[in-house]
Amino acid sequence: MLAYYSPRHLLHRDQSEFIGGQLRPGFELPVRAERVRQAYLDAALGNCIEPPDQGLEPVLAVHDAAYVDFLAGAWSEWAALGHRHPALPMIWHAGAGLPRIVPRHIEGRLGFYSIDAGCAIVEGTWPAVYWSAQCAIAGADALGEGRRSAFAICRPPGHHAAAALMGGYCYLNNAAIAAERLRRRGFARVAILDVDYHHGNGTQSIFWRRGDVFFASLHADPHDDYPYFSGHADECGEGPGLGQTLNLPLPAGTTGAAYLAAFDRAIDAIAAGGCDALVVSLGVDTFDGDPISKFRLHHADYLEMGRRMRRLGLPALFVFEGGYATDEVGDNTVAVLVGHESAGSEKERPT
Ligand code: Q9C
Ligand code: ZN
Repeated sequence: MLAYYSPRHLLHRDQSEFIGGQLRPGFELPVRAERVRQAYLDAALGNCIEPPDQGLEPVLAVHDAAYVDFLAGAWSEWAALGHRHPALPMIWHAGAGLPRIVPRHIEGRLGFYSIDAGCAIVEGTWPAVYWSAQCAIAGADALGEGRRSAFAICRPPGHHAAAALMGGYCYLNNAAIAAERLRRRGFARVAILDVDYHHGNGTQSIFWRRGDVFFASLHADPHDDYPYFSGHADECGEGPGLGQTLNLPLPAGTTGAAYLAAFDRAIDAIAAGGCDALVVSLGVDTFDGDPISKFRLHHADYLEMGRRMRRLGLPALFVFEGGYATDEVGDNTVAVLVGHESAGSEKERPT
């Protein structure tokens, strides 16, 4: 397999976030992607290269142009006010029925384009975000060129970002950009399997009314955990997308065995759906030792997840998402890839 990584992610650093009402150093640290890259190289799964620059067109196939302009210019507008600390929104457009008029002031636009205060913007955020998306685009292109699997070491992550909203450490939705890229490169039906601990609310919203992208997610029950307002089992999509969203919320304390049982339901649904490519939103914040999460998966469970994904026999793009136990994030993430690469699917086995 081929992996894509850009050192520009290192520019996105020193972000603060509100945790339990206190402004603290964020959990979404540069070391995460460094550990993942090192674990990938240690596992000798293949080469790790920098993605080519495909520009903004594949990003704008998913995201609102004014939102992308906002992301690209937010730091300079913030710095022009004299600030040297990270930009954070502190007012949101939460009022039901209010018209959505884009404010001029950067403070207003930070709130207009976000769901929470989890997305600090620093000087290097935009180049990091841009190249994170380019990693996902390059991964999709690798499948388009006939590779069986690819790995996008995206940082910052993406699955909480909607077409015109940032949130939960996510700015551009890397997995959604990749899925749309696959569609436009001729894959007729794409499945997105989101195994991050948190519901992929951004990805769900992007494909909510789409009949050509199936979205399945296993995550913490939104009654009890972030992002709280989506991810319930009865959210199934609408219009042409009705039945194309599958949410499998799980309780705090979920172990590997219970997780894998629910995981099989997602795999079965994807297998029944006639998809021709798979995008995995690969977060490993389901790990027992994760500092912000409440599932109890272990290293062996990640290997098993990868093996079971391979049963689908689909070209697979793995897109790195969450996972905050910095000492284990690399090995757990790469265990999914190792499981996938070592297993043979029924379809691929000669008869
Ligand atoms: N008490 C991803 O994993 N804050 N984002 C949680 C915990 C937001 C996680 C607060 C977590 C976002 C990509
Ligand atoms: Zn997460």
